[in-house]
Amino acid sequence: MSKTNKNPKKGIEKSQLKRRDFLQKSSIAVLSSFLGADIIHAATMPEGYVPFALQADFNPMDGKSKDMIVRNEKPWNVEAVPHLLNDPVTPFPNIFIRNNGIIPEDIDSSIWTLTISGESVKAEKTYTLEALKKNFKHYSYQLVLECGGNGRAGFYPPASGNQWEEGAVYCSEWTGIRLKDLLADVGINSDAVYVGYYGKDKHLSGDESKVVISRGVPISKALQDETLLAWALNGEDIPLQHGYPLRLVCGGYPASASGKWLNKLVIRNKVHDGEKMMGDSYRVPKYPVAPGEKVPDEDMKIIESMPVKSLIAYPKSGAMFGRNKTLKVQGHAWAGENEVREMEVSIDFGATWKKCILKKPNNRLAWQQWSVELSFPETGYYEVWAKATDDQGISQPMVIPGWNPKGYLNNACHRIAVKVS
Ligand SMILES: Nc1nc2c(c(=O)[nH]1)N[C@H]1C(S)=C(S)[C@@H](COP(=O)(O)O)O[C@H]1N2
Ligand SMILES: [Mo]
Repeated sequence: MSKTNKNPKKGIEKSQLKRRDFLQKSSIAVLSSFLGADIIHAATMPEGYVPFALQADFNPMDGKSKDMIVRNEKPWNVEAVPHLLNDPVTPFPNIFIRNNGIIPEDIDSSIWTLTISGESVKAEKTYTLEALKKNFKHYSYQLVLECGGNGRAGFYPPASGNQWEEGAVYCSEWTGIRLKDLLADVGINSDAVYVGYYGKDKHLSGDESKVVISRGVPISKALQDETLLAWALNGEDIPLQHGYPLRLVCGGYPASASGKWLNKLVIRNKVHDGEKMMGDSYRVPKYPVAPGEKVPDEDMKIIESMPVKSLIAYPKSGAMFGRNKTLKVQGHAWAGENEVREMEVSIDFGATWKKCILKKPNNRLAWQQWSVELSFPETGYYEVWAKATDDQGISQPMVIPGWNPKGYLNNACHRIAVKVS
């Protein structure tokens, strides 16, 4: 079975998205309606130009919400806006997409295999996807995946990379087997320190010998109950953009640790040194540095647990609202490997804070729902600021936290504007 994605709303068949059609009758408006989103730079596109997203047989915007923001066309990177993230379990149309390379095509899940090798396995072993499903116990968890660079747009001097604002995060339900159950079956040596992944995506250069990304997690994280080898997202086959047919899922870590289109794991006796494990990639200075400062390589460390953070998912920023009413504000809070203990909001720029109702997570590493009823003393312009505090007593900063070369870990308070009349 090869994976096809049909746009449920418009019923657009894949064949209709073929390049030839567009070359014959394309206008930017037609392209936009097929894509379901505005095409950036549309005004400057030469006539007959076919955006990257439409060149392949597969349209990565298929089924995605129209409000998603395209951050990059090659590789294909798309971000959600806060109000799309209102659900406790993020539905597929509202999940951001982050690719470092080219999404693989023509995947046949019936012949998909996963190979486990590396210095710290007793012997290399290969499993079919079918065998993984058949021979191990299944588990489902809601897991937060946040790009390490979510919020990068806030840093100054700017850091290169996708200029994510708030929406490169989601919490969906993943189903699969525990990585620890598989590793027990494979047999790993006591010197194992790291698990690295490889996926089937292709390098942007087209060079088949180049690896797009090969990151991973320390063995202690790999052995946690919630670390999954998953084949389902929200109860259905993982959509192609998100790693079909098999994905490593490590909630609470930068989402780059969760390898999509997974076909190989390496159990290492040292920290994995795959593509994007070194240099400035997913690493931050070990100590605070001045904005723009050059940081020696040996002073950089790999990002592990993501920091405490929260999001206002309702209302949208810019909401207008009557003075004598109460406004229910709600969203989510998460804290990497930790739990969120307290949630507060401020309508006076942090001078005073009001406690919110905060739910327990559905399971460890899921985000937590919060809500609060607000009333406003006068008419006028307000900002609602949201601040989470984790179970270690660490809160979100009000302003952009420590600058780092690639603009990771911006967990500053999320703010929305509210006009009270
Ligand atoms: N094989 C593979 N896995 C990958 C990536 C990739 O480019 N290739 N990108 C990583 C990064 S940087 C992020 S933020 C997440 C994005 O997951 P999503 O597309 O499901 O939102 O996937 C991670 N896993
Ligand atoms: Mo990422």
